[in-house]
Amino acid sequence: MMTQPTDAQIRNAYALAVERYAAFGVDVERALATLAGVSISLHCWQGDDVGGFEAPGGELTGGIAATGNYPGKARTADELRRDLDLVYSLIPGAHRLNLHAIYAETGGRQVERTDLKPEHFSRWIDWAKETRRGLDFNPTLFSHPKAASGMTLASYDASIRQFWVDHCIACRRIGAAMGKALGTACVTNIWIPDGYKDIPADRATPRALLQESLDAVLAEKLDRRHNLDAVEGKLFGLGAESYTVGSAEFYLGYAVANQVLLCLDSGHFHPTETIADKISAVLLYVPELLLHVSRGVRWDSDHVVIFSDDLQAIMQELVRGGFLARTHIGLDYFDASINRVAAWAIGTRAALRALLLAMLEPLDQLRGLEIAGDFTGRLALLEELKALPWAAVWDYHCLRHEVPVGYSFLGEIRGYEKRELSKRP
Ligand code: RNT
Ligand code: ZN
Repeated sequence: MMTQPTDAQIRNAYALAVERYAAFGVDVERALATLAGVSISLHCWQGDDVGGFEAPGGELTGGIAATGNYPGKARTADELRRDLDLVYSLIPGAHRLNLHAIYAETGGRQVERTDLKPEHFSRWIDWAKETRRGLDFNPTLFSHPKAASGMTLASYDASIRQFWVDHCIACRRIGAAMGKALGTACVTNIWIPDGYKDIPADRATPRALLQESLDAVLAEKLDRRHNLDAVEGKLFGLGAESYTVGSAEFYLGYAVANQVLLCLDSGHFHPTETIADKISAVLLYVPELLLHVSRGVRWDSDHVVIFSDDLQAIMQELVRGGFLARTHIGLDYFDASINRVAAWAIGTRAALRALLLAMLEPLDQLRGLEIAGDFTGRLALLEELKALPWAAVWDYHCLRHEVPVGYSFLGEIRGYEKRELSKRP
């Protein structure tokens, strides 16, 4: 096992890094203060492969899939919270939790999704209060008999549509209750799986039905200090390869027309598209954005987020454009083939590191070069920045926030795996 750097080494490396950045006119302390204020919404569903606690052993539907059978998946909300407590202790900053409706705690009773109430999330809310976390929320329009046809809010069957409208209405109220209780607005995000495996004869009618359903869902005015509505489109799902009712254009139009948040998921576009390029365009027309930071490998595979070019580009856009205040950053991936707690920690750390790197850019200089038409200088500087000692800044940030520095976070997870995760059959 490698030895850890001492605190003195971390501080020395940081002091040198501060000087190197100062030479570029970058104020590192200011960047760290900004970074400390960013709250990322961790997705609860990484901890149990999008299972939830409604019907143990229930099948995951909706055209999404978690592959792998690494041991240690959370089986109860208490286990999931314990896992999350560990994850948060390994990550600098104060971060949020993103819940799905299927994570309700109904005390063993079966409660239909249309009847879910804030009380079914009271233990989550209490935990969030104690740990001072914000909560975000999602109605669950999959893994349910009434979603078996593959259609929910866009179904031709009016009773199916009504069921899901009622579920979404219940969820917005739960979101508002969470936001009110915690003093920070809950983003309630609607994603539906609706689509067709094969070529449709009518692409128009389901979209008109979806529009009508969403209007019914959003009819009730809720206090924006408590609940913010978001809608998430998609390109295709497993078993719905030919047609997705809620496409990118559908939701862009819907969000603009209704001034709700648009959710951009990095896995939901053609593979050569990046959501990095969409942020500045969309924010001209919608009030705020929700990001589902994910990583698709060949398809919308929801791999663990890593420090990729794509991730860096997304975070650069948020920082360069001054968009952080209008963007809610959430993660969305589910890998069941590795330690699930590590998957959360690795992805969240990657997101924060990419944010830090973006915050350390000498933006005035870069823009100056660009405006002057000096694209040679712009390219050279951008390349140079990649190798500046930003990792020393990150280590110091972790030290200051009293979380493990460097690779040592994995040691904590391995200990937890031995103590706790390995005991879960
Ligand atoms: C599916 C969407 C959606 C889900 C979660 C579980 O493709 O990305 O956001 O991943 O709601
Ligand atoms: Zn998503």
